[in-house]
Amino acid sequence: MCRLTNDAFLRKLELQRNPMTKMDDAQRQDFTAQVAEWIEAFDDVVAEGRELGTELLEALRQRAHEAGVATPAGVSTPYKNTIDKDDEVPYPGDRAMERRVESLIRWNAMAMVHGQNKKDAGIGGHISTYSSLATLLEVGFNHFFHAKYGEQPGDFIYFQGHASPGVYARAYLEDRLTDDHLKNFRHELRDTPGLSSYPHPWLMPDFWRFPTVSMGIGPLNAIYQARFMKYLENRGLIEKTDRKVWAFVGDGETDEVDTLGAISLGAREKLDNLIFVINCNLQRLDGPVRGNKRIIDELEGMFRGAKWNVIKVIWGSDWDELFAKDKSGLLLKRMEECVDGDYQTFKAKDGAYLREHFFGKYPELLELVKDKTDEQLGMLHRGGHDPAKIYNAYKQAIEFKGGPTVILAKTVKGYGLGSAQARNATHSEKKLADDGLAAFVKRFDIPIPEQAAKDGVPYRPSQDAPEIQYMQQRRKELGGYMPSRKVPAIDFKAPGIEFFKEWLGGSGGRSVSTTLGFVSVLRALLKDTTVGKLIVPIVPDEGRTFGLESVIRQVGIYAPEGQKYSPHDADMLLFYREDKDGQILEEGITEAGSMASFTAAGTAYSNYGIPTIPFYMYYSMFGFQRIGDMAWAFADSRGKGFLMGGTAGRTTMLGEGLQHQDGHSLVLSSTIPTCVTYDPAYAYELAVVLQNGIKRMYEDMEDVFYYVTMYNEDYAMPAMPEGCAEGILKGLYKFKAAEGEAVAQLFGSGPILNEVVKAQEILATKYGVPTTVWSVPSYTEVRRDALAIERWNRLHPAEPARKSYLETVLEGANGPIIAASDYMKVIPDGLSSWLPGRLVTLGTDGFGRSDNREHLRSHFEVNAASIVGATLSKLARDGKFDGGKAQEALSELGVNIEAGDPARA
Ligand SMILES: Cc1ncc(C[n+]2csc(CCOP(=O)(O)OP(=O)(O)O)c2C)c(N)n1
Ligand SMILES: [Mg+2]
Repeated sequence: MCRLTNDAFLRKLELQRNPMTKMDDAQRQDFTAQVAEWIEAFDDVVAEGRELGTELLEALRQRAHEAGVATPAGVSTPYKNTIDKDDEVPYPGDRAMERRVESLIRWNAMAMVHGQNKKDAGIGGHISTYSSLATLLEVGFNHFFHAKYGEQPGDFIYFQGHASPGVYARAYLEDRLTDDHLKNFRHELRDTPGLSSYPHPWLMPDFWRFPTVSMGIGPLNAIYQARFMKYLENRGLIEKTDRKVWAFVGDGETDEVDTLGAISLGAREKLDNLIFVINCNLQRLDGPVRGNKRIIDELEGMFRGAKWNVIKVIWGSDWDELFAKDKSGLLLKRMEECVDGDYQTFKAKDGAYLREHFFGKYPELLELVKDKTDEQLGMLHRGGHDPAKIYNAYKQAIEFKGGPTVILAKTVKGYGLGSAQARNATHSEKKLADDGLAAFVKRFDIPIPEQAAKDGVPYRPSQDAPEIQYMQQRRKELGGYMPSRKVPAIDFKAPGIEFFKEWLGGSGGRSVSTTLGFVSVLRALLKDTTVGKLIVPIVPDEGRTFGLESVIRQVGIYAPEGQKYSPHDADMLLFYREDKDGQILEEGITEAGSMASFTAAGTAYSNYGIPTIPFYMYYSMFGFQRIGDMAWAFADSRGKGFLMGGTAGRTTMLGEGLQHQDGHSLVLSSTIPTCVTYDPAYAYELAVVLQNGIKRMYEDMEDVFYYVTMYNEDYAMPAMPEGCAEGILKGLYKFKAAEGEAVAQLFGSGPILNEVVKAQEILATKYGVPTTVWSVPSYTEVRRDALAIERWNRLHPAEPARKSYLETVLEGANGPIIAASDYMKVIPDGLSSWLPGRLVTLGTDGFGRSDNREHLRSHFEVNAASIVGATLSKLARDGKFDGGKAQEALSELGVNIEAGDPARA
């Protein structure tokens, strides 16, 4: 243990003394003597045991509180390793073997990126993130990362996305990837197997589990993954194990609000299965993360404040001896004088520079290193490159109980890359100059000819080489290779359509909303003896908005500590119930956190072998546009489940105005390839969609997920017309035929379908224009089908053309098509290429307003009057109706032709 002498310590205190304390010199001397006695007494206690020291301090702190003495919050500690040298256990591995393996991985990672950029300039890739992370990962791979726990899958690891070359290089040495893989790094569209740039389960479903490369997504998902793991344990769905969630995070990445925004959940829910390792290489892409400060101090403060167990791994073992020798306290003082910009410079320059500019400030420090050569000084390690320090940190992290741990590991970006080390441009370094490569091979002792080194040729010793045997043995003992993703066989039978009978029959004239319809389906599903336990309702504090009170009572809100208070409504039927095995994830106001829970639950089928079915209900406006990137990563993860966009529709969500009224989430959902979107008008449509969705995702194991809108307008739900189930799923079906031959077709969806039905009535009775009404629960699905058929036709010009569903179903349906919805016009417009000259679209382009539905629908021109007007107008343009009469009709209907365009208003 390095400890200052009592005198040196007192001198340090003297420097920091509080200027507000008024004392004359004699009083000061007395007081100093008193402090010296206290310190001596304290030292005696610590000598008996450091825990006793902690206890004594805590007692003093409490006493100070009682006496009204201010005590500093103290969230950061000196700039040195948290784990004292004396508390370290010896390294259990074969250091020489591990060093050898690590060198080979370093080489192959670099060779892969370098070689590829030589072949295909500009293809990209990163070498410096992994070079800083290598030892942090290797200690994990050799000693900590379990691939399984008994029958259960093992630890979950969120890798820094830009370190993927190193992860591939390890799998290559393990003989899991071939030379062809490496040759095809970032060449995914060739004949032989390719390697994706970053962790993408969509592209490499047997390898990667968690997409991380969009900064902030990995750490956020990791927190909620650890939480979901405890949720499954507490609900008895999986057995309790020692499994951990490890998240490797960049220090620059911590600037993302997503990275740190949810850390308080970790401590609140005592997630001792969660370990963050922050790779503090002090750099991001452009330059230093905190040039004028120290990122480690800042992060320590944040995590300590959030009550995480913080372990700093700043200095390597070679500094221990210097700290032990330094009784003046100047070494630590000097370190605390330097900012990260300095530390970056020290590593970008050499040992002589360090001697002059770091140690040189104080003669005592120069003296301290007088026996070391410049080269030795240049090689002094940072903690994150020292296996012994890392091992001890990881060991304490996995043994720590009662909360999450963060390891702040100081590293060097571009470690070992010679002139590319710790420079501002290091992040974007793709290749080294030929000389740099030759030097690298020499430094890391890679036995390949110079030319092969310059060409970046991978090198893999045979599988019986001792170092390879060693690494294989280590993985064998830890249960197998990682990363690896295997989807366990799932035995699941979806409820049949008969289960949903109640919702297919209509509401018997009662006015209800599709949201209410959904909640009653959810309640029924939760009660079902087979699927019930698998349902995971998720809400970001909008449960009441959607009428979930009864569900809260029925299955309870998950609260790992139970309900420690008696809720004020305890005597009511629907009281606010929290429970240790509660089923609802009530996340509070965090859509990003809720999406992370949705991701954990939506991928549990592959990660835990438990096909949980998440229903994430939220304000549709605060969905894709708020957490779009998380939704994209969810799809990449092959996530399943239902996103239920409540309070949907720009004119149906009344009163709330511009920031709340969603008329575009359907556009955003359509951008995600695996997202199946529905915009149901009636409860039976919703029921058919939910039944089919559960079946497709969990029985047929399709890697898709659903976005379904839910509205809050009450109206009578009709019974399902005979034979329309297939049409609902395909996205378009005839809802109400014309009396007589229709001269126009009316498309409607969501609650606007009711306006369309009204318009049909007015057109027929007032203007003698018969029309047919079609319900369009999914323009997105209709369009995707039409696009696929069109592509087939384009690629097979010699064969008879195929017909899309749209063309088939509209056969014989003549005249213009007027499409109205509560969403932007671009949604129906997606069908226009197959309906040449026929389609007129009404939609809710533009900012919302606070008003009631009647005024909103009139403003956005999606009410019955506007639909009638649009139909007559189009018929007039087509020469099928008198233009003057159409104009007259518009004013009769109350359509204000002088109003400003709502799309720009
Ligand atoms: C959301 C997002 N924004 C920007 C980027 C581009 N980007 C990739 S790596 C990087 C710097 C990463 O720095 P750091 O987190 O410190 O990781 P390091 O490479 O230093 O280990 C940036 C800005 C990204 N991947 N994701
Ligand atoms: Mg960094």
